[in-house]
Amino acid sequence: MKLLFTIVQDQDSIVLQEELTSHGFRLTKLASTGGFLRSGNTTFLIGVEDDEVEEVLDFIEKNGRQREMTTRVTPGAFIPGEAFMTIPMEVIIGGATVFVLDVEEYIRL
Ligand code: 2BA
Repeated sequence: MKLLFTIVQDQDSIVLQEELTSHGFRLTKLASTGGFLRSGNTTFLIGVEDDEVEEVLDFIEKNGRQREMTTRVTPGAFIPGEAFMTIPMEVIIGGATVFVLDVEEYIRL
């Protein structure tokens, strides 16, 4: 069995959740925050049999869209008189980030 630790953008989470649950997959949805942008995203914990991993990855890929976002970062180097200035930076947020973990034991009581 595998645990798909899946981080998606909030905008994609409702459709993905609906798709997975309607196909019989069990999941847990967590409200999370990206370390870089410090804005909200959604993390799904999806426990699946080994032979279901590809099917779930297909649903994730189909529902996650890459988006470009402008954020503001503080320059690393100190610029006299401009210490508190920030500069714009474009980032492409991926459709999804997925960690596939082996599950040692799955217990439902
Ligand atoms: P955030 O950390 O808020 O990152 C959002 C996007 O900002 C990233 O998209 C990437 O394009 C950019 N980014 C992140 N760290 C960066 C850095 N140090 N320098 C330049 N650009 C940077 P994604 O890579 O698609 O990641 C989307 C979200 O997935 C992340 O939100 C984070 O919550 C999660 N994530 C991605 N990689 C991860 C990892 N290795 N471990 C844990 N969580 C991860």
